[in-house]
Amino acid sequence: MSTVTVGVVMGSSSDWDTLQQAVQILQEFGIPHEAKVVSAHRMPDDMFAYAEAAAGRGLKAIIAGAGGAAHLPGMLAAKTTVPVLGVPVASRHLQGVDSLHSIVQMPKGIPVATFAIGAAGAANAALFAVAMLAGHDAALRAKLEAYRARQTEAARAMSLPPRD
Ligand code: RP5
Repeated sequence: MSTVTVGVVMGSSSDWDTLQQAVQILQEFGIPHEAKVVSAHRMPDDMFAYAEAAAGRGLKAIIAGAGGAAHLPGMLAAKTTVPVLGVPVASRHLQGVDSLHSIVQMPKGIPVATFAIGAAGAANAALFAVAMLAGHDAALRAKLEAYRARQTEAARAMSLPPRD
């Protein structure tokens, strides 16, 4: 059994639609990972235990997604030096602007790398984790470069509808 390298945690199962975008990327790149609900306000003791154990378990990054008053990424970061990548989940009333502000506005001293609201942010958080890991893994770097090259080719192949 391989050691989990990246943890993906979220405040609720309702965040899964968004955070599964991160998990898909980690799967695609063959990164050993786990995904679980760790709610900051409903499971504070579990949240602290997760953060406190992270480095010892060998986690190299934690992708944390939450919506609304999204304190999960910041509170995890407060309890571990493992890099925390925060994903703002789109909320019902404020469309995730509340989540974004909650995650991005960390006071000086405890950083959380913050990504875009929603699916793009979740996917990019995973790609960022891949890039971090690729710094020590030439095969992974080659995979990431191939992934980028495919996007380049797809963009070059784009065409626009004919105009009069
Ligand atoms: C946050 O509250 C979660 O991250 C989720 O985005 C939001 C709503 O949670 P549920 O009411 O759907 O469980 O803690």
